[in-house]
Amino acid sequence: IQLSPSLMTMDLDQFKEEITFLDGKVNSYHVDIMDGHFVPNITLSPWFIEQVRKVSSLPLSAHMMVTDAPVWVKKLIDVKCDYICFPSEVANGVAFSMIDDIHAAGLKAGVVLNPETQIDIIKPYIDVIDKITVMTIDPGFAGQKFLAGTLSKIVELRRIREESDLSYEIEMDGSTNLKHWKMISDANPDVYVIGRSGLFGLTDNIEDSWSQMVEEYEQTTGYRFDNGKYQ
Ligand code: S6P
Ligand code: MG
Repeated sequence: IQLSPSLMTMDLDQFKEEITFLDGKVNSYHVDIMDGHFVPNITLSPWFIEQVRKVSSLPLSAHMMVTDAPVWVKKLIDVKCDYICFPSEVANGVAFSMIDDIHAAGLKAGVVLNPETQIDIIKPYIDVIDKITVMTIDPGFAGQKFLAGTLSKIVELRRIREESDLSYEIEMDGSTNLKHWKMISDANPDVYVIGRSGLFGLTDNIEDSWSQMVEEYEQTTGYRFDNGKYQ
């Protein structure tokens, strides 16, 4: 499995320690960008991506929760964010041009499905997208209710990928923790976004939180965890 810690849920007073520790263990970082309109919250920004760059060379993935996606796509291209993921719900009429702009900059284009959004909405461009994120909670805040009904979209995206010989990555985002590891791993996404409930909030230091997360993962799924990979 690939893990992508959600940096809006990290402890900012331990910014450098946490990133340095996680760098050797995870596959990418997830950066939530909200505009206060698409969701009633404001979080990280392209500026934050530049700060993470100073301490890590892992791929960074921006999860945009914004109404004016093309504006933010441009800003994220400027900071060379590796994965630029736009909300499918506001992409009608601009999806193809955003994907083209992202690809022209040599970066990867992702699209996000909110819990109520069906896969059909992204079908017109599913063959040119690099990553699809399935939200397993409502977007906007950490610590929200897990919506198990969204997991069937992960299974369906895997089926479509195989059937149509496509290569997009499948990611899930929201409440990846003790209570849901098993369900999520049964749905089998490629990338697990992990936040406060499953990692950063477990103890007051990242080493102990990591050990606890690994233990919880192994106990609930029955798989062995070796730095993010099945053994
Ligand atoms: C929510 C955001 C997510 C969260 C993360 C929180 O709007 O897109 O990326 O940061 O999923 O996880 P948790 O387990 O703390 O609720
Ligand atoms: Mg997110």
